[in-house]
Amino acid sequence: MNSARVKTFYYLMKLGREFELAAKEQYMQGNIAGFLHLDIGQEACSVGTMQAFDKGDVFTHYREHVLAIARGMDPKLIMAELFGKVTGVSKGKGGSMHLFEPKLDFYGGDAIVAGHLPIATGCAYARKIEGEMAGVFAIFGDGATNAGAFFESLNIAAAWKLPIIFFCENNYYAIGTRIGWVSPFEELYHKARHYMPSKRIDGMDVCEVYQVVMEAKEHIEEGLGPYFIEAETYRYEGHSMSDNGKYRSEEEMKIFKSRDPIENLKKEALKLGIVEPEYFEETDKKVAKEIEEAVEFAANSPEPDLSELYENVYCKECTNVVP
Ligand SMILES: Cc1ncc(C[n+]2csc(CCOP(=O)(O)OP(=O)(O)O)c2C)c(N)n1
Ligand SMILES: [Mg+2]
Repeated sequence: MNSARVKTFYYLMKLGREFELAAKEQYMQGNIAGFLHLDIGQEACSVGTMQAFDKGDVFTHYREHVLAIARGMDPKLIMAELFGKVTGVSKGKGGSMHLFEPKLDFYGGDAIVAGHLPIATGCAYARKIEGEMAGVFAIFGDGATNAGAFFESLNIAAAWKLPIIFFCENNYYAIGTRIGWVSPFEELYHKARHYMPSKRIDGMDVCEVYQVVMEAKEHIEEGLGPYFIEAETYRYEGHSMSDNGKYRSEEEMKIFKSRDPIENLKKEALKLGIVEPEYFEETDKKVAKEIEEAVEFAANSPEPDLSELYENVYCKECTNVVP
């Protein structure tokens, strides 16, 4: 790993973590309503994937704030969306689970578990028939791998050799349900290995995530069909703000926290001497300022006008509909 890349990984993961901590605080103060699913602990997956998969379409489930940041979405517009403000990336109509930005080819998140996988697969089919090089990236949790839509997507993607990467964040829990209670095995890459190349990786290591997604990207761009990655990871917070996560043991939490993606990247970079210590201090300060500005921007933005209720409900000029 070169120094510049490691610096970018650190900056984006730190920005993501601080964004989530600020969102949590704002939620507790009553400034954010509805659901809020935090990504704290899983930043290596969000950042490593988006740094590698830099072209093509992204479809994601609802735990997507850091993924959006890593894709290039402005944290101000995400925070404003969480606040339900008109300046939000989805005009305040989507909230935390629906960050959507066509300019970034970012078509997420989706609140329906596994609901975005058939859509992503269809998009990969469109890309294939249009002869586009860049493919599709679909990210989802361990819980999604028990859904029918998951197997249907894998099946057709493999049968038609579609250019799509399926990336599973196995954090071992679907809300309070441990994956081993509802799946015959906890190593989920077995579910895909008869359909396509399928790998289990360390999802707490941003460099490993980046490298494997680069490999997968080359594979799909060469027209060799889909690729499956299972990344072992862990969320430090509950499933959402209404869950205290007490169904997990302190011991388990301790093990995963010792593998913290941000702290370990920093430690490793300092040990190898590829990043100077001052970089981390300066970056932490820069990130704190950016997050403060994002909260300020969201707080000072106006609420959507009532007339907005009727906007963007139906497509007015559907120019690309097949007659
Ligand atoms: C089809 C469907 N069933 C149930 C739910 C309720 N639900 C919301 S999140 C969730 C857990 C999903 O867990 P996982 O796929 O592991 O993702 P994670 O939250 O761990 O990132 C469930 C069951 C839903 N949103 N959609
Ligand atoms: Mg899960």
